[in-house]
Amino acid sequence: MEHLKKTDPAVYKAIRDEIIRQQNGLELIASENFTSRAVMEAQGSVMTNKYSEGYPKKRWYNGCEYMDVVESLAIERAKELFHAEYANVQPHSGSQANMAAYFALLQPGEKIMAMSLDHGGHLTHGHKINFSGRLFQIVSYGVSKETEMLDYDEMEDMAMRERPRMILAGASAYPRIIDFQRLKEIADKIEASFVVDMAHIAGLVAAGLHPNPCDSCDIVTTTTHKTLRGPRGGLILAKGKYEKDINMQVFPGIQGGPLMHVIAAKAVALGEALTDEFRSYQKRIIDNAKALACELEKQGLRIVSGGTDNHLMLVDLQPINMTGKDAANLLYKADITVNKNLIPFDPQSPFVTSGIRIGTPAVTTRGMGREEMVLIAQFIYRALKSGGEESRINEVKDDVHELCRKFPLYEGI
Ligand code: DSN
Repeated sequence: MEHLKKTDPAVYKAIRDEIIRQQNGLELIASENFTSRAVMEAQGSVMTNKYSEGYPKKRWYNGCEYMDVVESLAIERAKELFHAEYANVQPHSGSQANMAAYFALLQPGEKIMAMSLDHGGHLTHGHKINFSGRLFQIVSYGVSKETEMLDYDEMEDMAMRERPRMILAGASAYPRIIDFQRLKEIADKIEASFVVDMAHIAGLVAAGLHPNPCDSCDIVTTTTHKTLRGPRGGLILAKGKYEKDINMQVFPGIQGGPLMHVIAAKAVALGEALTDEFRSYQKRIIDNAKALACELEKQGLRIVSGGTDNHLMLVDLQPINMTGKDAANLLYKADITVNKNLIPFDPQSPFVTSGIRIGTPAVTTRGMGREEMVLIAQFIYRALKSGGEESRINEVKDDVHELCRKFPLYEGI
């Protein structure tokens, strides 16, 4: 970054500091990951300089021939990866992908049945201050109090009673497999559309380790930067019959010029996701999550729903009389990054919470495996039990740094 260093030392320093923070710390936020150098090179390229409103071969401005190359590559790779008839790689984010999907299928004021944020859903699944809750009627489902898992019979009852125009599945904090086929059957009974936001699990789906919603859904949305390990952005997949509607909703409906440098990086990441190496990486994410959940349980922590089938787990801190907010802050002092998270039926507010969410995509990218999960569980437990004593936290931090040194992230940077 020699140019940046000269022209803007303040920004240069912040980026260097962030590199060091990422190198030294244990990144356990379930929605985060580390892209490849190739993805970063594409994203940091001259593709950022070009306006290319429209779609490949149908642009408003001249000079888009190389934009067409990368966007077409991204589209074809996304379709191949997820066995989808149609892909739109332009949404700037998962939220915009969701907005375009809802607008393609619904009129404002129509009813959506979606997972409540309190039980693991996402802001764009109907929170009252989000566009989704402001523009549409929302009925929310949650998990069963007994199993802390989705109860499909209860969802069917709700669907028959409420008769939403759309059923939306997908979550930001749900550690179990979602039965898309069953939800499709429910949607068919009431002639509702069926949409899945697979942002968290897209990498697992790509690797065939989670049922693929593209088999049963009208529209599937995702981000590209979580388990999928691409650049920060959104993606829409759908049946071919929705092509015209979704294209219109994305541009000119809700966006202007696409971020072509991000689309180039999406193409690279989707290419990587088609490899055997990526499939075995996804398998290791799940193995690591299961191992970490099991070790945390051995340390006396309660795992919501008793375990995990995917890349994340929710830890209930009530048995150790701690809030999610305090736990996340304490862990961060030891350079372990997690986020506070509501657990189902949480007595605390979303700003405090009784839980933390932990995910393994980023540490798995670093090459960590089962052995390291045992150590990480011990670090977490020791930090949580330190009572905030500085010397004890620092001991954990030293151990975290030592472990991270064995799994370098940015060699040569
Ligand atoms: N903020 C993301 C997450 O952490 O799950 C969802 O968009």
